[in-house]
Amino acid sequence: MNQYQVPTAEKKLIGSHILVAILALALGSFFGPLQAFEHAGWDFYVYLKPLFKSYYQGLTVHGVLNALVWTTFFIMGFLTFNVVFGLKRPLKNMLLAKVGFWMMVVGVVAAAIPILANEATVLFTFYPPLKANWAFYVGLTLVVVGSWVEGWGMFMTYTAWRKENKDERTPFIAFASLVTALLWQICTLGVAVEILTMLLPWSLGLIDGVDPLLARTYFWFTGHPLVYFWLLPAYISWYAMLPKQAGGGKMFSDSLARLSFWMFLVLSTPIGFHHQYVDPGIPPIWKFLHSMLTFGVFFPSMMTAFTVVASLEYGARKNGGKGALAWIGKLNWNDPSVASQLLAGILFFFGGIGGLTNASYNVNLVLHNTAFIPGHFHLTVATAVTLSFIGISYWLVPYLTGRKLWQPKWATIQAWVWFVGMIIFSNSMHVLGLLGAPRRVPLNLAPYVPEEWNSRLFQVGLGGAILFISGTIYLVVMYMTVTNKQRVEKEVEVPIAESMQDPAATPAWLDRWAPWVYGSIALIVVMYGPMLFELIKNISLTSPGFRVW
Ligand code: HAS
Ligand code: CU
Repeated sequence: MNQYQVPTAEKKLIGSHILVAILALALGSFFGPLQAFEHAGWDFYVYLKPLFKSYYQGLTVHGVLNALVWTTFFIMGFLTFNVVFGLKRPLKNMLLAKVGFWMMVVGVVAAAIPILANEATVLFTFYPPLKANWAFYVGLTLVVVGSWVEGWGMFMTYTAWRKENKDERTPFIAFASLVTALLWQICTLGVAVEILTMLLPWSLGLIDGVDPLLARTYFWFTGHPLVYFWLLPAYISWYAMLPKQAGGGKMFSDSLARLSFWMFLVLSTPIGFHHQYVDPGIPPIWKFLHSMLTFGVFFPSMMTAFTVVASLEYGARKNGGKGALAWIGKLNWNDPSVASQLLAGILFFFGGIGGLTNASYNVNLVLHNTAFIPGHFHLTVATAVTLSFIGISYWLVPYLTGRKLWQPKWATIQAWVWFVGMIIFSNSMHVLGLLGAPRRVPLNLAPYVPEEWNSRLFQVGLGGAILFISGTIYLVVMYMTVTNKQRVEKEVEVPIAESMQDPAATPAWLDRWAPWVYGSIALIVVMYGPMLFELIKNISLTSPGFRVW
């Protein structure tokens, strides 16, 4: 095998990201089942009372560690890997990458302290007027700025490569990772402005009040594209790695894959109002425009579904797969990395349908703030993304450490257990939402729970228990792998699926940055500019902080 060798320093850096990510997942996931058990009437929080004061404190730990820390660290590690391996060159500036990484680590610690001290029980959306301790906001800022710094390092590496390779198409995994890193740089401006101009000075007592509507608008400027920042690394793996792993598949269309990443860059940010359909103070026309663009961002995912399934099918048919669907059996289901990602993809079809349902203004009025929404995002971020990252780690961790994956059979079982647990959990959450059960409420204590919810609430607990088992198996497999005495015999092959179409045949406009970057900035200015201008002009820093926990 003659593949590019990622230098040891880069391997260490990437591995450190994955380590922090998995530690965050371990602690954060512990609280997931606790919320689910609470819904089913088994309140374990009482036993944790000395440590955790409330359901909401646990929910904050769960949301922040799983949705923000696990994802961001895994993603920055994986994107760095893709840039280095894809461009076949070390990072241009290792010091910058290390500075970024350590800023993120310090940020997580700074945010964790007030959360654990019950001084920042504000959930992962930290909506004001809920007011956290200032260290929480400083911590989040450091995580974001650290990830920017790492992104700059990736762009510098790309620029150095481009100088030496003027007319070549950027290798796909590097290209797609750079687009993802750029999307992140643009969209995080929202929370950066929110925290630095309002929440931080307010928590430090420099200003008395805050403007909740403006803060929510800034938040969702970042909050929606955040979900694509989570998703796109999984897409990189589905497009460019999974077809190869699943059995000799090839990437169906290099051009289509690149086009979908550009569409995500352009369309991800200017649609945040679909989280604010019920917010007063934003005129319906803006909600309408953002909903239309939300239907627009549905397309690159549909393109992805088509391209990835076609790529998988190509390999499966070459291996003797037949029939309309029977070829699926020919995919390499015994490989835990493949099984995890295929199962993640299957559930994402349903997550996607739920997304479209949420995006429809009139239906959203029924679903908003109900259990339907956590049902939706456990199919998306907690399965499409998380189970795919788990799948990636099944080859990436052996690659980075040189240690054999411990008991691949158990890793495969882990993926199936997650799949089953999530179907039970998320289906019951969706149905509960339709029946009117609110999200973010300890339903066990609610006095209004009707009889008809009970069987579903039980299923939430059951799903949570199964997911807990799956999470535990994952942690055991990872721990046993990194401490495994058995080393890999030869270097682990990085799975890269060739493209059916010669990448050189991809039109040059799909590898040119300027039009797409200017286009996305222009669309953001048109879609957010007037409303932000209005809100800032009429800013009303009148709301005091609340501590309701
Ligand atoms: Fe969403 C709320 C709309 C996708 C996450 N979303 C949320 C929240 C989160 C979240 C965390 O319009 C809650 C935030 C909060 O706390 O309040 N969402 C959408 C739409 C999409 C969508 C239109 N969401 C995601 C993804 C997420 C995510 C991805 C995380 C990663 N979402 C909404 C709306 C709300 C919302 C409203 C606000 C609700 C409210 O009222 O609060 C779309 O982008 C989805 C497109 C997806 C598809 C599916 C394509 C299928 C593929 C599978 C390929 C198959 C394979 C397997 C690989 C079109 C690509 C093949 C296997 C074989 C065996 C062959
Ligand atoms: Cu959204």
